[in-house]
Amino acid sequence: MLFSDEENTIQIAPDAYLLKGFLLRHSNTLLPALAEVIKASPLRHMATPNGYQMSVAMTNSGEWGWVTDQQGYRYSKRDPVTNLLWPAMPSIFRQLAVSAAKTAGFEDFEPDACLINRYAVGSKLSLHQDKDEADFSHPIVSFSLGLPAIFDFGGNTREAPKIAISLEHGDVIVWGGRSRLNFHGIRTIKAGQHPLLGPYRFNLTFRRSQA
Ligand code: MD3
Ligand code: FE
Repeated sequence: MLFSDEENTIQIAPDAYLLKGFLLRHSNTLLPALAEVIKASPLRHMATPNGYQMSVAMTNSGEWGWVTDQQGYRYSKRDPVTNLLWPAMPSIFRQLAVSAAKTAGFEDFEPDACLINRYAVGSKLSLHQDKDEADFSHPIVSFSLGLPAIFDFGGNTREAPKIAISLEHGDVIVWGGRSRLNFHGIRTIKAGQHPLLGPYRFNLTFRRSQA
């Protein structure tokens, strides 16, 4: 069978899988749902605990949303900009994230948070670990849309060697188990125009934030 999900699943590290082009058939349903979320809870540049403004603009959908400000990093039920609950996770988001997790061998992933990152040309995300979730046994599923990016995937320490992975529109990565706490980052986005998303890259990360 041409382009089956299994054939396009590439193991990139222990318990980490790249699902090349997994979302390509779904832009027509994903992008309107993304636009609805952003209308309800607008993208914003949050402040880090050290007082810097992030170059990546963010919002969330789902029961919990990741936020950062002078108080630190955490998950919150409310959007601090609107003071409302975050918009519900669109069912097309949830279905595709759960299906991607299953394809990578994670059978019972139930995300309660979807962080939306928007990278303009020149934005980057410095090397970090994702440690704000209650239980690291749950995987993280990430969707890449729009402009391409180079993803740096490191090890268990900041100094460990890194591999560079190209992420393009439609790609999904599922990270779990032995790769769940690895350092990672996104290099500065290069100038370009995506036919559907213009001069932007969007990344959606699906997580289980609460145990
Ligand atoms: C590897 N986002 O939101 S997604 C983030 O493309 C984040 O916007 C990047 O890192 C982005 O925290 C990368 C891929 C990703 C997400 C979580 C991981 C890779 C990961 C957790 C552990 C190891
Ligand atoms: Fe991360």
